[in-house]
Amino acid sequence: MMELNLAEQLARHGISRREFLKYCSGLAALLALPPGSGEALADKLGSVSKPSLIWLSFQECTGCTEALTRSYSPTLESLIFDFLSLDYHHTLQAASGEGAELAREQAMKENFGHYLLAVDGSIPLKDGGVYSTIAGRTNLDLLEEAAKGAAAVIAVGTCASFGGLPMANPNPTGAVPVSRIVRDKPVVNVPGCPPVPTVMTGVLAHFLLFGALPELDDQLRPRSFFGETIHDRCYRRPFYDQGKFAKSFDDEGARNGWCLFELGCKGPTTHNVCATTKWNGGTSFPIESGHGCLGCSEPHFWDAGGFYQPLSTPVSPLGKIAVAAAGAGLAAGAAVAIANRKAKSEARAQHQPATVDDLERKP
Ligand code: FSX
Repeated sequence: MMELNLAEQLARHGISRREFLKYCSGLAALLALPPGSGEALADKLGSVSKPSLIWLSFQECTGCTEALTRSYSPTLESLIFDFLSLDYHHTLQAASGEGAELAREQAMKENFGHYLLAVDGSIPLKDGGVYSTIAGRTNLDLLEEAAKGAAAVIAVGTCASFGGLPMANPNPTGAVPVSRIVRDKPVVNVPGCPPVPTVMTGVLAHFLLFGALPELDDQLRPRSFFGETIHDRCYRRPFYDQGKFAKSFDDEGARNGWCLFELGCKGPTTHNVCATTKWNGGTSFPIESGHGCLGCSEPHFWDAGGFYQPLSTPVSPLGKIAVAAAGAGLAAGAAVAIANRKAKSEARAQHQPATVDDLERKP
Protein backbone atom coordinates (compact mmCIF):
# COMPACT_ATOMS: atom_id res chain seq x y z
CA MET A 1 0.00 0.00 0.00
CA MET A 2 1.32 3.42 -0.94
CA GLU A 3 2.53 5.41 2.07
CA LEU A 4 0.66 8.67 2.63
CA ASN A 5 2.62 11.84 3.20
CA LEU A 6 1.96 14.08 6.18
CA ALA A 7 -0.55 16.38 4.44
CA GLU A 8 -2.55 13.39 3.24
CA GLN A 9 -2.48 11.81 6.68
CA LEU A 10 -3.60 15.04 8.31
CA ALA A 11 -6.52 15.23 5.88
CA ARG A 12 -7.44 11.68 6.84
CA HIS A 13 -7.51 12.76 10.49
CA GLY A 14 -9.89 15.59 9.63
CA ILE A 15 -7.26 18.34 9.89
CA SER A 16 -8.00 20.91 7.20
CA ARG A 17 -5.39 22.70 5.12
CA ARG A 18 -6.42 25.92 6.87
CA GLU A 19 -5.77 24.44 10.34
CA PHE A 20 -2.46 23.02 9.15
CA LEU A 21 -1.45 26.43 7.77
CA LYS A 22 -2.34 28.07 11.08
CA TYR A 23 -0.19 25.57 12.94
CA CYS A 24 2.71 26.08 10.51
CA SER A 25 2.50 29.88 10.79
CA GLY A 26 2.70 29.58 14.58
CA LEU A 27 5.57 27.15 14.30
CA ALA A 28 7.41 29.41 11.86
CA ALA A 29 7.12 32.27 14.35
CA LEU A 30 8.38 30.08 17.20
CA LEU A 31 11.31 28.93 15.08
CA ALA A 32 12.07 32.57 14.29
CA LEU A 33 11.70 31.96 10.54
CA PRO A 34 11.11 35.01 8.30
CA PRO A 35 7.56 36.48 8.34
CA GLY A 36 5.25 34.83 5.80
CA SER A 37 7.13 31.53 5.73
CA GLY A 38 4.21 29.58 7.21
CA GLU A 39 2.88 28.50 3.81
CA ALA A 40 6.28 27.36 2.52
CA LEU A 41 6.77 25.50 5.76
CA ALA A 42 3.38 23.81 5.34
CA ASP A 43 4.22 22.73 1.77
CA LYS A 44 7.58 21.30 2.78
CA LEU A 45 6.38 19.70 5.98
CA GLY A 46 3.37 18.25 4.19
CA SER A 47 5.55 16.35 1.73
CA VAL A 48 8.22 14.84 3.99
CA SER A 49 8.50 11.10 4.29
CA LYS A 50 8.67 9.39 7.67
CA PRO A 51 12.14 9.20 9.18
CA SER A 52 12.85 6.55 11.78
CA LEU A 53 12.72 7.68 15.40
CA ILE A 54 14.17 5.47 18.13
CA TRP A 55 13.25 6.56 21.65
CA LEU A 56 15.18 5.26 24.66
CA SER A 57 13.86 5.79 28.20
CA PHE A 58 16.29 5.66 31.10
CA GLN A 59 16.04 7.11 34.64
CA GLU A 60 12.83 9.14 34.38
CA CYS A 61 9.18 9.24 35.46
CA THR A 62 7.51 9.01 32.02
CA GLY A 63 6.18 12.54 32.51
CA CYS A 64 7.90 13.64 29.30
CA THR A 65 6.01 11.11 27.19
CA GLU A 66 2.80 11.84 29.08
CA ALA A 67 3.15 15.56 28.36
CA LEU A 68 3.76 14.95 24.69
CA THR A 69 1.02 12.44 24.03
CA ARG A 70 -1.69 13.51 26.44
CA SER A 71 -1.53 17.28 26.30
CA TYR A 72 -4.91 17.57 24.65
CA SER A 73 -6.40 15.56 21.89
CA PRO A 74 -6.19 15.43 19.00
CA THR A 75 -3.37 17.93 18.42
CA LEU A 76 -1.44 18.76 15.31
CA GLU A 77 1.63 18.41 17.46
CA SER A 78 0.81 14.85 18.43
CA LEU A 79 -0.15 14.00 14.86
CA ILE A 80 3.21 15.18 13.58
CA PHE A 81 4.80 13.08 16.27
CA ASP A 82 2.75 10.12 15.03
CA PHE A 83 3.96 10.60 11.49
CA LEU A 84 7.51 9.87 12.32
CA SER A 85 8.24 6.18 12.11
CA LEU A 86 8.40 5.50 15.82
CA ASP A 87 10.31 2.23 15.74
CA TYR A 88 11.01 1.83 19.45
CA HIS A 89 9.47 3.45 22.51
CA HIS A 90 8.88 1.56 25.77
CA THR A 91 5.66 3.31 26.68
CA LEU A 92 4.05 3.52 23.27
CA GLN A 93 5.15 0.36 21.46
CA ALA A 94 2.90 -2.68 21.27
CA ALA A 95 5.82 -5.13 21.18
CA SER A 96 7.51 -6.34 24.35
CA GLY A 97 10.42 -8.52 25.42
CA GLU A 98 12.65 -9.97 22.70
CA GLY A 99 10.34 -8.73 19.94
CA ALA A 100 10.79 -5.12 21.06
CA GLU A 101 14.57 -5.43 21.25
CA LEU A 102 14.65 -7.01 17.80
CA ALA A 103 12.60 -4.09 16.41
CA ARG A 104 15.13 -1.65 17.86
CA GLU A 105 18.09 -3.53 16.40
CA GLN A 106 16.42 -3.82 13.01
CA ALA A 107 15.52 -0.11 12.89
CA MET A 108 19.10 0.84 13.80
CA LYS A 109 20.51 -1.45 11.10
CA GLU A 110 18.13 -0.43 8.32
CA ASN A 111 18.40 3.32 9.01
CA PHE A 112 22.02 3.52 10.12
CA GLY A 113 23.29 7.09 9.90
CA HIS A 114 19.82 8.54 9.32
CA TYR A 115 17.57 7.85 12.28
CA LEU A 116 16.73 10.29 15.04
CA LEU A 117 17.48 9.15 18.55
CA ALA A 118 15.36 10.60 21.37
CA VAL A 119 16.38 9.93 24.95
CA ASP A 120 14.46 10.74 28.10
CA GLY A 121 15.94 10.16 31.51
CA SER A 122 19.48 10.32 32.86
CA ILE A 123 22.15 7.64 32.63
CA PRO A 124 23.47 6.03 35.85
CA LEU A 125 27.21 5.40 35.79
CA LYS A 126 27.84 4.35 39.39
CA ASP A 127 28.62 0.68 40.13
CA GLY A 128 28.83 -0.22 36.47
CA GLY A 129 25.45 1.30 35.66
CA VAL A 130 23.47 -1.44 37.45
CA TYR A 131 20.78 0.94 38.69
CA SER A 132 18.92 1.01 35.38
CA THR A 133 19.05 -1.79 32.83
CA ILE A 134 16.85 -2.85 29.93
CA ALA A 135 16.91 -6.40 28.63
CA GLY A 136 19.95 -6.98 30.83
CA ARG A 137 21.95 -4.12 29.33
CA THR A 138 22.93 -0.89 31.03
CA ASN A 139 21.56 2.45 29.88
CA LEU A 140 25.12 3.50 29.02
CA ASP A 141 25.60 0.47 26.77
CA LEU A 142 22.29 1.04 24.96
CA LEU A 143 22.90 4.76 24.51
CA GLU A 144 26.41 4.33 23.13
CA GLU A 145 25.22 1.68 20.69
CA ALA A 146 22.20 3.67 19.47
CA ALA A 147 24.11 6.96 19.19
CA LYS A 148 26.58 5.41 16.72
CA GLY A 149 24.02 5.29 13.89
CA ALA A 150 21.99 8.38 14.80
CA ALA A 151 21.84 11.47 12.61
CA ALA A 152 21.11 13.53 15.74
CA VAL A 153 20.22 12.96 19.36
CA ILE A 154 17.38 14.74 21.16
CA ALA A 155 17.64 14.83 24.95
CA VAL A 156 13.98 15.07 26.01
CA GLY A 157 13.31 16.57 29.43
CA THR A 158 15.50 17.91 32.18
CA CYS A 159 16.70 14.45 33.27
CA ALA A 160 18.21 13.73 29.85
CA SER A 161 19.34 17.33 29.33
CA PHE A 162 20.88 18.17 32.70
CA GLY A 163 20.51 15.09 34.95
CA GLY A 164 17.28 16.26 36.57
CA LEU A 165 15.80 14.58 39.63
CA PRO A 166 17.97 11.43 39.46
CA MET A 167 21.11 13.60 39.56
CA ALA A 168 19.87 15.68 42.51
CA ASN A 169 22.06 15.61 45.61
CA PRO A 170 23.34 13.07 46.67
CA ASN A 171 22.96 11.55 43.18
CA PRO A 172 22.94 7.96 44.45
CA THR A 173 23.19 6.35 41.01
CA GLY A 174 25.93 8.58 39.59
CA ALA A 175 23.45 9.95 37.03
CA VAL A 176 24.67 12.05 34.11
CA PRO A 177 22.91 13.78 31.19
CA VAL A 178 23.06 12.59 27.57
CA SER A 179 25.57 15.26 26.53
CA ARG A 180 28.14 13.83 28.95
CA ILE A 181 28.06 10.54 27.04
CA VAL A 182 27.39 11.49 23.41
CA ARG A 183 30.22 13.74 22.25
CA ASP A 184 30.51 12.98 18.54
CA LYS A 185 26.95 13.53 17.31
CA PRO A 186 24.69 16.60 17.22
CA VAL A 187 22.83 16.74 20.55
CA VAL A 188 19.94 19.08 21.34
CA ASN A 189 18.60 19.56 24.85
CA VAL A 190 14.85 20.06 25.28
CA PRO A 191 14.68 20.61 29.04
CA GLY A 192 11.58 20.94 31.18
CA CYS A 193 10.17 18.56 33.78
CA PRO A 194 8.32 17.80 31.61
CA PRO A 195 9.22 19.78 28.46
CA VAL A 196 6.64 21.91 26.65
CA PRO A 197 5.16 19.64 23.92
CA THR A 198 5.27 22.45 21.34
CA VAL A 199 9.03 22.76 21.84
CA MET A 200 9.54 19.05 21.41
CA THR A 201 7.52 18.86 18.22
CA GLY A 202 9.07 22.13 17.01
CA VAL A 203 12.52 20.54 17.19
CA LEU A 204 11.25 17.47 15.34
CA ALA A 205 9.58 19.67 12.70
CA HIS A 206 12.81 21.64 12.25
CA PHE A 207 14.74 18.45 11.65
CA LEU A 208 12.13 17.21 9.19
CA LEU A 209 12.27 20.49 7.30
CA PHE A 210 15.95 21.26 7.25
CA GLY A 211 17.62 17.93 8.01
CA ALA A 212 19.44 19.57 10.90
CA LEU A 213 18.91 20.75 14.44
CA PRO A 214 17.92 24.37 15.11
CA GLU A 215 20.47 26.90 16.32
CA LEU A 216 21.47 26.11 19.90
CA ASP A 217 22.55 28.16 22.90
CA ASP A 218 25.46 27.40 25.22
CA GLN A 219 23.34 24.83 27.09
CA LEU A 220 22.55 23.07 23.78
CA ARG A 221 18.94 24.31 23.91
CA PRO A 222 17.18 25.61 20.76
CA ARG A 223 17.77 29.35 20.92
CA SER A 224 14.38 30.12 19.38
CA PHE A 225 12.55 28.44 22.29
CA PHE A 226 14.90 29.14 25.17
CA GLY A 227 16.26 32.56 24.27
CA GLU A 228 14.09 34.42 26.78
CA THR A 229 13.14 33.90 30.39
CA ILE A 230 9.62 33.22 31.64
CA HIS A 231 9.91 36.58 33.38
CA ASP A 232 10.68 38.35 30.07
CA ARG A 233 7.25 37.40 28.71
CA CYS A 234 5.20 37.02 31.89
CA TYR A 235 1.84 38.79 31.90
CA ARG A 236 2.42 39.63 35.61
CA ARG A 237 5.63 41.49 34.72
CA PRO A 238 4.02 44.97 34.99
CA PHE A 239 3.34 44.27 38.69
CA TYR A 240 6.97 43.29 39.19
CA ASP A 241 8.07 46.54 37.59
CA GLN A 242 5.70 48.45 39.90
CA GLY A 243 7.01 46.57 42.97
CA LYS A 244 3.62 44.92 43.63
CA PHE A 245 4.22 41.45 45.08
CA ALA A 246 1.94 38.80 46.60
CA LYS A 247 3.27 37.96 50.07
CA SER A 248 1.28 34.76 50.51
CA PHE A 249 -0.83 32.59 48.24
CA ASP A 250 -4.08 33.85 49.74
CA ASP A 251 -3.46 37.53 50.37
CA GLU A 252 -4.94 40.48 48.54
CA GLY A 253 -1.92 40.73 46.25
CA ALA A 254 -2.39 37.11 45.17
CA ARG A 255 -6.09 37.76 44.55
CA ASN A 256 -5.15 40.81 42.46
CA GLY A 257 -2.76 38.73 40.35
CA TRP A 258 0.39 40.51 41.53
CA CYS A 259 3.89 39.22 40.91
CA LEU A 260 4.85 35.93 42.63
CA PHE A 261 8.57 36.75 42.86
CA GLU A 262 8.57 36.93 46.68
CA LEU A 263 6.78 33.57 46.88
CA GLY A 264 9.73 31.92 45.16
CA CYS A 265 8.91 32.27 41.46
CA LYS A 266 12.00 31.30 39.41
CA GLY A 267 10.74 32.98 36.23
CA PRO A 268 13.58 35.55 36.17
CA THR A 269 16.25 32.85 35.81
CA THR A 270 14.30 30.24 33.85
CA HIS A 271 14.48 30.04 30.06
CA ASN A 272 11.45 28.54 28.38
CA VAL A 273 8.32 29.39 26.40
CA CYS A 274 5.67 28.58 29.04
CA ALA A 275 4.52 32.22 29.24
CA THR A 276 3.85 32.42 25.49
CA THR A 277 2.87 28.98 24.17
CA LYS A 278 1.40 27.93 27.55
CA TRP A 279 0.16 24.36 28.14
CA ASN A 280 -2.81 22.28 27.08
CA GLY A 281 -3.41 24.01 23.80
CA GLY A 282 -2.60 27.48 25.10
CA THR A 283 -4.97 27.18 28.08
CA SER A 284 -2.70 28.27 30.92
CA PHE A 285 0.69 27.88 32.58
CA PRO A 286 1.74 27.62 36.25
CA ILE A 287 2.04 31.36 36.91
CA GLU A 288 -1.39 31.96 35.37
CA SER A 289 -2.73 29.31 37.76
CA GLY A 290 -1.37 31.28 40.72
CA HIS A 291 1.84 29.33 41.39
CA GLY A 292 5.35 30.55 40.79
CA CYS A 293 7.66 28.99 38.22
CA LEU A 294 9.79 26.19 39.74
CA GLY A 295 12.56 26.62 37.20
CA CYS A 296 12.25 23.03 35.98
CA SER A 297 14.02 23.62 32.67
CA GLU A 298 17.25 24.92 34.20
CA PRO A 299 20.24 22.81 35.32
CA HIS A 300 20.28 21.78 39.00
CA PHE A 301 16.78 23.06 39.70
CA TRP A 302 16.12 20.41 42.35
CA ASP A 303 19.20 21.50 44.31
CA ALA A 304 18.83 25.20 43.74
CA GLY A 305 17.64 26.09 47.23
CA GLY A 306 13.90 25.59 47.65
CA PHE A 307 10.88 26.02 45.45
CA TYR A 308 9.31 28.65 47.73
CA GLN A 309 12.42 30.65 48.54
CA PRO A 310 12.67 33.94 46.66
CA LEU A 311 15.63 34.34 44.35
CA SER A 312 17.89 35.69 47.05
CA THR A 313 20.52 34.32 49.41
CA PRO A 314 21.95 31.79 49.40
CA VAL A 315 20.97 30.62 45.88
CA SER A 316 21.49 33.71 43.83
CA PRO A 317 23.10 36.66 45.59
CA LEU A 318 22.02 38.94 42.76
CA GLY A 319 18.38 38.01 43.36
CA LYS A 320 18.73 40.28 46.37
CA ILE A 321 19.58 43.11 44.06
CA ALA A 322 16.42 42.40 42.06
CA VAL A 323 14.25 42.50 45.17
CA ALA A 324 15.98 45.58 46.50
CA ALA A 325 15.72 47.30 43.14
CA ALA A 326 12.04 46.43 42.82
CA GLY A 327 11.36 47.58 46.36
CA ALA A 328 13.17 50.83 45.74
CA GLY A 329 11.34 51.38 42.44
CA LEU A 330 14.65 51.21 40.59
CA ALA A 331 15.45 49.47 37.33
CA ALA A 332 14.44 46.00 38.45
CA GLY A 333 14.61 44.64 34.90
CA ALA A 334 18.24 45.65 34.63
CA ALA A 335 19.02 44.06 37.98
CA VAL A 336 17.37 40.83 36.88
CA ALA A 337 19.31 40.89 33.62
CA ILE A 338 22.51 41.07 35.67
CA ALA A 339 21.22 38.28 37.93
CA ASN A 340 20.43 36.21 34.84
CA ARG A 341 23.93 36.62 33.47
CA LYS A 342 25.44 35.65 36.83
CA ALA A 343 23.10 32.64 37.15
CA LYS A 344 23.95 31.52 33.62
CA SER A 345 27.63 31.80 34.26
CA GLU A 346 27.27 29.82 37.52
CA ALA A 347 25.24 27.17 35.72
CA ARG A 348 27.87 26.93 33.00
CA ALA A 349 30.57 26.48 35.61
CA GLN A 350 28.67 23.57 37.18
CA HIS A 351 27.39 21.94 34.02
CA GLN A 352 29.70 21.32 31.14
CA PRO A 353 27.82 19.91 28.17
CA ALA A 354 29.30 19.39 24.74
CA THR A 355 30.07 22.73 23.14
CA VAL A 356 28.44 24.14 20.03
CA ASP A 357 31.73 23.41 18.26
CA ASP A 358 31.25 19.76 19.19
CA LEU A 359 27.84 19.85 17.54
CA GLU A 360 29.27 21.12 14.30
CA ARG A 361 31.64 18.18 14.07
CA LYS A 362 30.03 15.79 11.66
CA PRO A 363 30.09 12.05 12.42
FE1 FSX B 1 12.60 13.65 33.96
FE2 FSX B 1 10.96 12.70 31.82
FE3 FSX B 1 10.78 15.17 34.69
FE4 FSX B 1 9.72 12.93 34.40
O1 FSX B 1 10.99 11.34 30.72
S1 FSX B 1 12.27 15.61 33.06
S2 FSX B 1 11.39 13.31 35.92
S3 FSX B 1 8.74 14.85 33.82
O2 FSX B 1 9.71 11.96 32.84
O3 FSX B 1 12.66 12.60 32.41
